[in-house]
Amino acid sequence: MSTAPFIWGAGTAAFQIEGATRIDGRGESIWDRFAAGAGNVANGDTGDPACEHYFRWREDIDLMAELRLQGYRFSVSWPRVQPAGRGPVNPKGLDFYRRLAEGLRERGIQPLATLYHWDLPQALQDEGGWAQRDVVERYAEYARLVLDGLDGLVEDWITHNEPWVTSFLGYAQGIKAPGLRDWAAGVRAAHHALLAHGVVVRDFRAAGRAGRIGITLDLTVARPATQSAEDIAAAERLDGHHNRWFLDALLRGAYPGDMLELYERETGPLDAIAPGDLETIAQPLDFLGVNFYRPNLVAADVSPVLGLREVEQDAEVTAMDWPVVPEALTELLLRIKRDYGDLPLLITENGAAFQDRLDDGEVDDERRVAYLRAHIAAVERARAQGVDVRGYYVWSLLDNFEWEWGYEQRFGIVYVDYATQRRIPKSSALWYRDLIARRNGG
Ligand code: IFM
Repeated sequence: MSTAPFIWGAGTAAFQIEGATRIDGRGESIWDRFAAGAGNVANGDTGDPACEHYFRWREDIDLMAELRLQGYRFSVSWPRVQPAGRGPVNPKGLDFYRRLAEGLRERGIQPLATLYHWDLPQALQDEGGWAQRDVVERYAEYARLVLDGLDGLVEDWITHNEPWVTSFLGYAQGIKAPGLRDWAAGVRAAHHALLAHGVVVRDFRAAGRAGRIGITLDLTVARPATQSAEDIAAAERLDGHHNRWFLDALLRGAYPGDMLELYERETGPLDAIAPGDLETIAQPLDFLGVNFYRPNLVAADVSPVLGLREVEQDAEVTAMDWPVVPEALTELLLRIKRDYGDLPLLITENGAAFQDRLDDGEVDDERRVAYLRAHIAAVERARAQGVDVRGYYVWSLLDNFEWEWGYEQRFGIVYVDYATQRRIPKSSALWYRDLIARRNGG
C-alpha cells in the first residue's frame, strides 16, 4: 500500500449547488438553457435555488469542518468567472471562489477544484460548443484566468469532470445539455474536450505552476450478459466507448482502433483529429480522478452505433436504478493499474441516491452507509494489492440538482430541506465523520 497521505473528502459541482444563476454578473450556461426547455428536467426544476451555496458557503464549510473532511472537491462555474466564455474575468465571480478556497484552507480542508463540470457558457454553445475546435482556445483562456486568480489558494486541479458525459450524453444522445442528438458532434466534442485538457496541462507545466493537475473520468466495468461471442463483443464496445476512448488517448496517446472504426462507420472520417493532437492530449498527469457508481451488464442488440443494450443485474439497486456492486470498483482499480501502469488515483466521486426521509429531524440512510462502507472497503482492497489510490471523495456533500432528474434524486450525505435550505447531516455523514477519525487514529 502506498504511504502517501490519504485524503478523505466530499465533492459537489457549481451548477448543482450554487443557485444564484443571475447574480453578480454570471452569464447563462448551457444548463440554464437546457433546464428551461420543456421536458428536459424532471418537474421543470432549474439551477435555482439549488442549495443556495453561493450565499451559504460559510455555513457549508463549517459543516465540512464538523464532519472532519480533509478535502473538498468543488467546481468553478465558467459563466460566473467569464460570463460569455471569452474576454476579461468577472471579478465578483472569481472572488467567490477565492473566498471559498481561503475559508477551506483556514479550516484545514484541502481544496480540489474542477475547472469544468458541464456548465459551458451558452454564448460558446451558440458557436457550436465542444463540437467546434475554437472551444479549445476559449477553455485554455478561461483556465488561465482561474489558475491565475486562485494561485496560492488551490494546489490541486481537475481539468474536466467526466468528458464522456459532456460529449456523448450532451451531444450524441441528447440526455444532458446541450441536448443534441448527433454522433458526429459527440465524437468531435469528446476529442475537443480531451484536446482542451491537454493544452491546459501543457500550459500549467510551461508556466511552472505549483501544484498538481489531472482529469476525472467516469469509468465503468462492462460485463457481457452471457458468454456468447456477440455479448462479449458488445461489452468490449461499451468498454471502448466509455473507458478506452479516454484512457487510451490520455495515457497511451492513441485512440483505440476498434472505436475509431466503429465511430467512423457512423460519422464518416473523423477529420477533427488533427496531426499532433494526441501528443497534446497525452500530457503526463499528476493523478487520474476516477468516478465510479456501478458496472454495466450488456448484450448485443440492434441499437444504433454501439449495437448493445443494458441488461438488468442481479443486485440491489439505488433510487437511480443503478446496481450496487462494490467488488466492481476493486476490479476497475486493478484493471487501471494492469493496463495503464502505476499512476496516482483519486476516487473523485462515489456514492448513491436513495429515497431519504426526514423523520423527526433525522435522516437514517442506512442503505447509503452500507453502500459507502462496501465501496470504501473495495478501494482498500485495491490499495492492499498495490493500487496507488491517494484519496476518496464521497459524492455528494449535499443533496443537490441531479441534472435531468432535478431535485428528485438525493445523493448527499447531508440532507437539504429545499424549502428552508436547512442542512441536516444524515446518518451517513456522521458515519463518514467517524470513519475519517478512525482512519486518522482518532
Ligand atoms: O451528480 C453527478 C455528478 O455531477 C457527476 N457524476 C455523477 C453524479 C451522479 O449522477
